[in-house]
Amino acid sequence: PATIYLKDYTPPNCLVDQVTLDISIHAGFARVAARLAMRRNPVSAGGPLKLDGEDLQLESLSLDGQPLTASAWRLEGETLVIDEVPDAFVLETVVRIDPDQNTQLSGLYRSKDGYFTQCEAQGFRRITYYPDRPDVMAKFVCTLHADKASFPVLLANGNPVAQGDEDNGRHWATWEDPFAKPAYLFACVAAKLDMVEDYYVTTSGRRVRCAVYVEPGKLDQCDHAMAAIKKSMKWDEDVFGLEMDLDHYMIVAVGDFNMGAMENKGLNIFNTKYVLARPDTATDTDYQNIDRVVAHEYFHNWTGNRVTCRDWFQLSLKEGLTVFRDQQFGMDMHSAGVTRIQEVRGLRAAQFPEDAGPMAHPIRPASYAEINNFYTATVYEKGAEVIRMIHTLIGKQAFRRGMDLYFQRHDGQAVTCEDFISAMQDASGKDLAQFQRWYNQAGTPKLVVRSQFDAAARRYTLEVTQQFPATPYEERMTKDGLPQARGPYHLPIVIGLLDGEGRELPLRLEGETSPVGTQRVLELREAQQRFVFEDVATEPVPSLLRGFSAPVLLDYPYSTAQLTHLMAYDTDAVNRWEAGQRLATGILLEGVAAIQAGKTTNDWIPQDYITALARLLGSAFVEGGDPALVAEALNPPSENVLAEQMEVVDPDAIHGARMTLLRTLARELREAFLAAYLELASDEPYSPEGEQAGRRALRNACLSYLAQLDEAGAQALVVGHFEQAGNMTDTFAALASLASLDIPARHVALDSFYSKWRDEALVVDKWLQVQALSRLPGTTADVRALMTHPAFDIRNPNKVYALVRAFCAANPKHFHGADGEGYRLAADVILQLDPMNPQVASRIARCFDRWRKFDPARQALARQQLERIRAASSLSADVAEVVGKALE
Ligand code: B3K
Ligand code: ZN
Repeated sequence: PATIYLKDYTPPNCLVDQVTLDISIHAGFARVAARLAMRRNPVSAGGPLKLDGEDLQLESLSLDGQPLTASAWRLEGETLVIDEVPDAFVLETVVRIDPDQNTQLSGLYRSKDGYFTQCEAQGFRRITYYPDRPDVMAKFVCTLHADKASFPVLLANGNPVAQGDEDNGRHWATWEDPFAKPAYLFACVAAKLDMVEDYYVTTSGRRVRCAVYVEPGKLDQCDHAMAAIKKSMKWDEDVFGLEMDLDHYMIVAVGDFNMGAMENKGLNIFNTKYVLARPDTATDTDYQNIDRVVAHEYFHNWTGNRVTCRDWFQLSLKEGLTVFRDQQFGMDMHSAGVTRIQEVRGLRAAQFPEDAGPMAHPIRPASYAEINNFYTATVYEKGAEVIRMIHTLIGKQAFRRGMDLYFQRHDGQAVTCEDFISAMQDASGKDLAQFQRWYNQAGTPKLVVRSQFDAAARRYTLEVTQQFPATPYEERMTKDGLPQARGPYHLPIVIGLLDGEGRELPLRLEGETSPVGTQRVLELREAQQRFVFEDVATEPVPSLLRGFSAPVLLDYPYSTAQLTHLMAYDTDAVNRWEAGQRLATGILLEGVAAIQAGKTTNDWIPQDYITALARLLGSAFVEGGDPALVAEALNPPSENVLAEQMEVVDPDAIHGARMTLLRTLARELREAFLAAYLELASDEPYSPEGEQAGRRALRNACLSYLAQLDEAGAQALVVGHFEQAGNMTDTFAALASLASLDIPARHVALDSFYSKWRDEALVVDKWLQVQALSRLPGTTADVRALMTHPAFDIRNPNKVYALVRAFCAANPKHFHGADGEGYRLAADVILQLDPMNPQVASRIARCFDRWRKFDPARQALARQQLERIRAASSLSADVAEVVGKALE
């Protein structure tokens, strides 16, 4: 596939002022008539008019009311080119499309209950000919026509202006969006849906109708999403002074959707997964995810829609910023510490490996082959970390002033990441020139920190060295003649120092006359930099990178005693958790080495660690204890995260070590886990919120430890938990444990779960997922068998994600099985799926990212499958880019 470069950006030749669309949906086809009021762009260099198109059948074409003669236009590939156009003109096209056959789920497509759209990044060109780029912003009016009985609901962006009936049982509706927008934010829906509505009154008194549309019969699963909309609207007013700007805010849920959701202006389209929830169908985590995704899409209305991206290289401008905003919302709505811990865990599980693999890219890549491959953990999650660092460096108030300035300068515009940084810089007075390296350099930097204590001088020194090893990204850029300058990052290191009693020391840096608080933001700018603290009586334990203040790897030679100290006393929740993770990582890597050396004992697990975990568990029950946080701390790093720590990954030894640790803890702390399990039982009516969810998380964590005991009593406890569960959180926790137990109860539970929920698609996804994640031998064959089960449908992304991606991305023992069957399964799915839905196929292909980190035998097996994929005829650009880079 051809590579597209940021450096080649040029402004569009022609702009669009007004789009009038008329979309008529029929069985087997749709006809789209588009009227584009256009003019030449005064700042462009000129040239022919080029309109993007994909899978369109052109039926007519006219300019200013005159049909265009054959010599006046041509198709270059699928691009419609018109050499001569006046300064201002009206272009009219009629095209025929086939939404029923649109298995890519990009553009206008059929799903069970009707027709839906997905236009980001480049789906609008699959609806009509158009300059399909985000810096072309136009006002849209859209009329839809469809059969009234089959598709009673007709929606598009903005406000409804007219509707009526037509012959043959059809009807129509016209919607008008008062805001100019890029085509990627266009949406329309023609479907049979139920609707619930409510109102939100903004600070300035605008009465906004909020509506949630779902599959008929699912109105009892909408309350949480509706509440989340109103919470988000309030939060954005309170925190950023940003109000909803339309009279209608609609969310439509659809079961076939490539991603999580889409922020189309006034008409968000959501994967059902992030809308539907009822206590018996959704887990606490599902409820929280709904909050976050609803907030995310709503927040895009300002960060993305009112101010959008100039080009797709700037994707993190809207995504990093909006993820940061939904993270802050999450921290305000739920436990701040637990929320942040989960984000750090996610970043390490997905973004760090991405940044260390063949697809490594900066949050603003300088080139890509397929933009859909760049909706990544880097652009989203690392992008959010970069915004968070600005927030930390300049402070909350200056950040708010920066946001105000950004909107003041750029409302209604399509801008770049530099524009955002400039607003932050101008509002804060902080020089952010060096900070911009975060936008241009790939890879996770490493901070090597060493400390020195001078007792006589009462001085404590931290010496920080930055390392930023080159990635395949830079090599590729250099090959392309675009060598990327590299240099040290500007980043905040938030720290505190603890004394031997666990108290926080007042901090006075060299050159200061008196201490300023007990927590400081150290600004790192140099490749090597030292920070000197005065008046330090005894050697402290440093709490470094509090709140995970920068997305880096931290190398500090913590002793076991220091980590145990931080685990017990650090005031920073993230670092208390982090200390436990470091401790567990060290132990598990010892365990891996022991297993590799042929040992079958568990003497690499220190008694001190077991004691520390016992204390930790106990801390949940004292005054002020936080069960949710304890649940997080009881969960050691995942097998994939441990794999990143190894030179050559040994998935069997990692799995063995981690299981041995869990089983040993279960045996040693059996009584404590059981007591906690019993103590945390509750008969309160279910609520997905706050304390109750935290207690459930800890209770289920205890259960999953107890499930490791090879004892009938413990297994009966899990079965009882499954049978008596009063909500999906508990049901799912028990089922997930049972799925890895080779006992008859496993099959009984899986069968009863399926027969109860076979008609509830999202619950069936959970059923597929727990089986894909099973530790039992034979799981790979089970996953293959499940692909032919009636519950599975390869055309439905949620099913593929639940079964195949869960297996490939989160069951490393089996995916990396030494027989190569896991790799073969993944490749089979990719090859089968690619012609239907390249975006989803490409996401599965990303599971091969780390193949070079494995032993030669596994590498050979993975390479064989990667080459098999690459050799397929007419591979999509999506999969070709991922597989090509993996093999580079
Ligand atoms: N902006 C959309 C993602 C669109 C993905 C296109 N392949 C969802 C979001 O980030 O809110
Ligand atoms: Zn987004």
